[in-house]
This record gives sequence, C-alpha cells and structure tokens, in this order.
Amino acid sequence: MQKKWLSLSSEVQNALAEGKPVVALESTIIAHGMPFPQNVETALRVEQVVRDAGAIPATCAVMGGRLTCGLNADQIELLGRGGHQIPKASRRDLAYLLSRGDDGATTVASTMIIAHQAGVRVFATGGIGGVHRGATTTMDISADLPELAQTPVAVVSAGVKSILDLPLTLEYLETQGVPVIGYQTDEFPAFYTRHSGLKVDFRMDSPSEIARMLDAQWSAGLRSGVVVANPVPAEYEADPVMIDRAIAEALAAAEQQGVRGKTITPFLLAFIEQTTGGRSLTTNIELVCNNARLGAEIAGALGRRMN
Ligand code: PSU
Ligand code: MN
Repeated sequence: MQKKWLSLSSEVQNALAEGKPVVALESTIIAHGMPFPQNVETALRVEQVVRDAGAIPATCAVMGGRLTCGLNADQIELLGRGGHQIPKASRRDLAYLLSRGDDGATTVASTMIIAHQAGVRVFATGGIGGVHRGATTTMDISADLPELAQTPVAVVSAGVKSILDLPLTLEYLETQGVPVIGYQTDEFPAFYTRHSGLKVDFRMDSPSEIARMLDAQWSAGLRSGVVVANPVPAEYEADPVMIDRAIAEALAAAEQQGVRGKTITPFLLAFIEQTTGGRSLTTNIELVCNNARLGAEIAGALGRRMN
C-alpha cells in the first residue's frame, strides 16, 4: 500500500531484483547545497564514483508527485538548474508534494524514506542535519534525526557541520538508539574538518565490519538507522580557522535577518560558501565522493552477507 507513490528507474529495479548493491543519494544537496553548475557536475560525478566502486547509484527526489528512486541525467539537471525554486522536501513536505504532482529535492530524512520503500539499505551524502545551536530555546532539530531513529537505512556522511551543535546532536542520537560508527576514526568528524574532539560510539576500519554490524542491527529486529561517519580525506580538509570564522559570520547573519525554520540550513550553507570564496566547495565535493565510495563498498559487503 505504501508503495503506491514509489517509482524506481529500470536500472535500480533490475539491480535490486538481481541482488546487486545499490547506493541511495539525496537531492537537497543538488538543489540547495551547492551552486549551479557544480551541483549538477558533482551529482553526476558522485554517481560515477558509486559505479566505479561496483554499485548502482540511485539518486532520489520527488518528481511529478512520485517518490522517485533513480533519477536520469535530465532530472538531475532540472533539480540543479532549479536550485532554490525547487521545494526542499523533508518528511513533513512529502504528502503535500505528492498530492499536487510537484517536484521536490529530498533531504536525508525523505531520501531515507524513499530508499527504505525501494529496498535500498545504504545511502551516501555529505552531511546530515542535526540539533541546531540554540535548540534549547528554538527547538530546531532536523527531521533527519528522528528519521534515523525509525528508518532502517545506513547513512554515510562526513559528520555534521559546526553550524550545528555537535554534542547535542550526538546526545539526541544516543537517546534515540541510533549507533554512530566512525570509519577508521575514533572521533566524530565535523564535515569540513576531520576532528571535533567528540568520540564516536564504535570505530570500524573496514566496510565488511560495518556490513556485519548492519546485518546484526536489522536481523535482530532493531528498526533504527545507523550513522556511518567518514572523515574528509586529509588532503581536502578545509582550514579550520577559515571555517570557524565563516560559520560565526553565517550564524550572526541568520540571527540578524531572523532566518528560521526550513530555510535556515540552506541559508547557512550558501553564506559559508560565499564568504569562503568557494574554497569550502572543493572540500564539500571531495567529501561527498569519498562517502559515495565507502557507501558502495558497504553496500557490496552487505550484499555478500545477505544474498
Ligand atoms: N548539511 C550539509 N549539507 C546539506 C544538508 C545538510 O552539510 O546539503 C541538507 C541535507 O539534505 C539535510 C538537510 O538532510 O540539509 C537538513 O535540513 P534541515 O536542517 O532543515 O532538516
Ligand atoms: Mn529545522
């Protein structure tokens, strides 16, 4: 019944039927996370990275009122050119867009929903949403976190940007029973940089170890997702001083302009990118590719265990 709204590309459908590894990818990062044309180039490059690592990419979005798993290049271009004209679709936006036959760029939360309905267990992105700074008064917690608590998909990310409150984000995930794995690290990475000073729950050094744990998680009836935190490669790490300054300016501008709700994350991301003169964009692009590669390796290892 819940699959009434789901459309799979024939490539993704065939891959799933044949038990090939599939990696879900999100589309808010395309429409709102990067400028055109780098957003489209990156989305296509990320798909190629997944293929080169032996898996099938499934970029997800709401297209013409359908939960769509597996976009073609024209659809990726449409989202990339549309940019902020394309509605950001998190969990609460889905039914509205479906009922109107509209398009939407899916966040981590809504991409997890589509991936799960399609039967895709691994999803790679840049950064996940989290608990915002000041959340103790604003109550601004990304819908990505409660989604991780209830939807059994592994999300590979480079951690959380320090536009957010990292310690509170980890507390929230602990409360909700979401395991946080550090890939070849003991530390939870801070997206642009490899270090945050905060510990992950479990360190794992190989995709097969992660696959073994995912298999245990879901075959034991634990229904939540898993965060796989993969630090940006050292050669692409951004200068922490530059990033801290840009983040402080972005937060001050958001406060001054009274930005809140669903627009705050895209506002902060665009502000940081502008004030760092695009230097953060290279880091962003490279860490997404790095996550896509690990996602494909985990999906491959999981497939070998479960098929
Ligand atoms: N963080 C990033 N890049 C992004 C996002 C977050 O570093 O592109 C996007 C993702 O799609 C994420 C969403 O799911 O923002 C979270 O938005 P919100 O905070 O409104 O839940
Ligand atoms: Mn929010």
